[in-house]
Amino acid sequence: MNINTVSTTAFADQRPGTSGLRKKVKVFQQPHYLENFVQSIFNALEGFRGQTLVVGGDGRYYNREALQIILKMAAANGFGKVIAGRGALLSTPAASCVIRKYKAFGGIILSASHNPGGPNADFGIKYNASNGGPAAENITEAIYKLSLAINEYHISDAPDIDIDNLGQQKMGDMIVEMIDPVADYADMMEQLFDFDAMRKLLGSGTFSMSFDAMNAITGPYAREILEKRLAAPAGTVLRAEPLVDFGGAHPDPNLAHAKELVSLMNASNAPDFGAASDGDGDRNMILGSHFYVTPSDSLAILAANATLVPAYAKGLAGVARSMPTSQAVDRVADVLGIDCYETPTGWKFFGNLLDAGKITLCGEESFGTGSNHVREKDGLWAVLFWLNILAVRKQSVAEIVKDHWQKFGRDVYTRHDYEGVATDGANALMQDLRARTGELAGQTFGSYRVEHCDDFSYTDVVDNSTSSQQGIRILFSNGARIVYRLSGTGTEGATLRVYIEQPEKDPAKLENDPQLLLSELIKLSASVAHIENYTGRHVPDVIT
Ligand code: VG1
Ligand code: CO
Repeated sequence: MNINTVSTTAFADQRPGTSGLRKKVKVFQQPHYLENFVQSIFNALEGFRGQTLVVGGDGRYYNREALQIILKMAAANGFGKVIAGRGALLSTPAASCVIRKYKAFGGIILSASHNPGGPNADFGIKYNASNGGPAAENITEAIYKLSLAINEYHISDAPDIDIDNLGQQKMGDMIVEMIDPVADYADMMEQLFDFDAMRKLLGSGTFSMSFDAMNAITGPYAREILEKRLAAPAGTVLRAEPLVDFGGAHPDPNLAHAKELVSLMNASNAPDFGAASDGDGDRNMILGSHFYVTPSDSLAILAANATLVPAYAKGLAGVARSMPTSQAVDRVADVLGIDCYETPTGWKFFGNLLDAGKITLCGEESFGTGSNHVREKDGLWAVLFWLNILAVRKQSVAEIVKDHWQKFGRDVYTRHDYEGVATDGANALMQDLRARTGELAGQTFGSYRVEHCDDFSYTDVVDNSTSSQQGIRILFSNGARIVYRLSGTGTEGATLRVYIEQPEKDPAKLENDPQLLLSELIKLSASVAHIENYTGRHVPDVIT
């Protein structure tokens, strides 16, 4: 094997976003594009010689080609071993599990998560550290800076490796081990949850569930765990084959993109429990028969019921939520007498809190929930958590949620997304809001008085690092909030996300439609930010 040092020129657009670098496949296929970014990752790291790197992805188009390139670059850069999922597959939470279990130096995850896949759609890549979690901001910024100045990369001239069979091979001095992408993860789930109780529920004949894998990575995981280890009937897992283009669908588990599952759950003979996961397996949507669980509520309910699950039976050290996530979990933390942290959007901000043992559970409004078992959000884990609760409480999903609202009150919540808007307009809208935070404070709009308005800034309690400009918050005196931020995961134009929330304690109103309960606030969210002026949009594209 020879190591070639290849001259290259830098690309100006390799700054990682909320979760890694995401671009169109065609961008990644340009000569040197992927190589430059991978070399920049390696250049940002120290001390990996002879160490292990984990690589895997969500099965989307270009995963397999990218794995071959990364193997050759890892060998040329001096890694001792690469552990990769067979077929280049590893869900994001499974990659995190494998990095931790085998004490790897770090890992590279090939995924654009919930973004569409295929030759004309999106690809992505991100680096995870030895704790199994997404690299912290100082590392992603270092990678970006190095990518701006890169002029060469190192790559072996070894032939492609067989990535479809298990076992060890050699590439020069480096060992390549192809592992079963599912086994380690499934074993871990069996340790966390009460599989006996869950098996009983699924086999009771009076309970049924459907899991929509959306033609993405969780298919094989869900089949192994739900249909094999938990003995759910064959066919419980829908769209179970991972496809390189996700069957042309948008692998985002929400009411807009998981339409078939949603109509199944609203049919007259609906299953008792429905769930879906995204492209890379870290998101989850939870449904009951004729009932949708808002992700922010789901996090709060998992926290309130955690002691029913073996892994969390001793209670929670603390909880955390991303800033735009509703305050429902804060109320649970209050009652439990534990700390609740508010972090910027993106899983990387939970890492330090989890590593330091300050929190056990955390989540985001964007269908992401997780715990200290790995350092990524984990879609199937959340589904199993719910299944464990259902098995113990023997109530329906709707009963559990309504009971929760009665006890803690409800944080009525909605997110309105304006997708693919012109970047200039979106930036101008945010700048305008930012400039007005001072003057908005104290103003009254109808029945709402602004108590506080700012651009969210976060200081990590563990390492004191600060992240600013994380979203405009308008906090009202009645506890309601409107939050504005721009997406950091898109690959086309800008996406404006508007998060709208209001506490509701009136028992008569608790079960009303959020769009109705929030109607005044929704109007206000559009007018205060002049959304139509800046984006030309009258209505959002996706409402969750
Ligand atoms: C979105 C979500 C955020 C999530 C991120 C990655 O980011 O809002 O909560 O952590 O996606 O999730 P943004 O910047 O587009 O709002 V995934 O499942 O796409 O890795
Ligand atoms: Co994802």
